[in-house]
Amino acid sequence: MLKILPLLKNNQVDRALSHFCLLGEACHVNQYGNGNVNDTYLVSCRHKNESNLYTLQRINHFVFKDPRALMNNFERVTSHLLSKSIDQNHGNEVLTLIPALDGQSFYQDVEGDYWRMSKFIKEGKSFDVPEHDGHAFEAAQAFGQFQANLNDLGQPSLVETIPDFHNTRKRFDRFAELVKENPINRLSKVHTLVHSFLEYEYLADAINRSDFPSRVVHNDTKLNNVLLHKDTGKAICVVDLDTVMPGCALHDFGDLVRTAANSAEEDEPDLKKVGFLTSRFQSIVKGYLNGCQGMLSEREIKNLPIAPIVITYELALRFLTDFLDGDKYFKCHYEDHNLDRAKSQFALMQSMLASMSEMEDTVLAFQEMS
Ligand code: ADP
Ligand code: GN1
Ligand code: MG
Repeated sequence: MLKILPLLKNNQVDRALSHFCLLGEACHVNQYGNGNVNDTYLVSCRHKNESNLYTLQRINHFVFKDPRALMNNFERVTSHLLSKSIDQNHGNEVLTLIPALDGQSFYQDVEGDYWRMSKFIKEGKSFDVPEHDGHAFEAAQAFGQFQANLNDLGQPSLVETIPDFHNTRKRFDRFAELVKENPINRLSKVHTLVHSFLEYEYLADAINRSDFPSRVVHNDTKLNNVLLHKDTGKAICVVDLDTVMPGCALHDFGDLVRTAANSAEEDEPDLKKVGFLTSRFQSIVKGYLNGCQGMLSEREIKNLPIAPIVITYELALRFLTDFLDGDKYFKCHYEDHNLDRAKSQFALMQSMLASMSEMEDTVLAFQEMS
């Protein structure tokens, strides 16, 4: 997970560091985490005999077209969550931004890149796959509570940092376009897979945002975007706030199930290892409904079982689209990484479809209990 970089004078990271109010002098910078979009570094500063840790991030502005608006959202969301955590005294942490020397919440360098700094949460650990049902429960409760706490954020609405982010119909149409365009001639390699993907087009219209309440949601609730305590496994802090914006609660629930009720990692190339885990799903439903504190409508709850299937299909489409487009969006660690991700997500979606009635039974049982 950690890759040590020498702290070179005059490199871009080094220069960015010098524009933030840090306690002590930066002595180590390591690449950090498994994010697919931004560049994240763990910065260690020495002050007297203590070391202070920070998270430095370069915002990916190919993905986020308006980083200033994004940071404005970020500040509003974190200060609202902070006021809630003080009121509720629930022990969950909120990301704390470290201002740049000019007082702004970010620093823009001469290359045009945007950087932000936050306090590194030492006790927190990100899991790509839960180690047990308890992890799934904790993560789900944290994301449910996150939504409940933002339910009264008020006006003005947050800016949509990526418009149509979970518009599965648009994601499908873009995929179909790329299949036609075949810009870098990769289609021949995935012909059969593309046909299988096209057969599930009906899922692109299964969740229409306008049929559900518009809420402030996280929109990127994969398991590794919530920090769990490294020893106790209890949820500590929801991170990756770049896509917090108006949306639909079902997508948050669905994306957590996609990553926390999978028996394998998102990019597992051995498809025999990929499968939906019902017991994890039960823990997620329990944790999420607990965290939401009665906020969800009956219609939202009734649609919980279809949400993971739609979002897993959406991710399979996004990965295969990016593969056909030459891997421009997601970070890839080897040549066919996006292709492996697409196949793996497609296998997971099929496993979920086979467990649909179990998911419905689980949700119904919780509805009857409440
Ligand atoms: P990306 O958008 O690339 O996914 P994230 O904001 O999710 O970037 O950060 C990548 C990873 O870094 C997270 O999954 C988490 O493990 C870790 N991380 C981010 N911010 C912090 C923080 N303040 N303290 C501890 N870990 C953090
Ligand atoms: C990206 O940034 P990260 O790694 O937490 C992506 C999500 C995908 C996920 C798949 C802004 O999340 O939508 O579900 O990769 N974030 C963005 O791993 O596109
Ligand atoms: Mg992330």
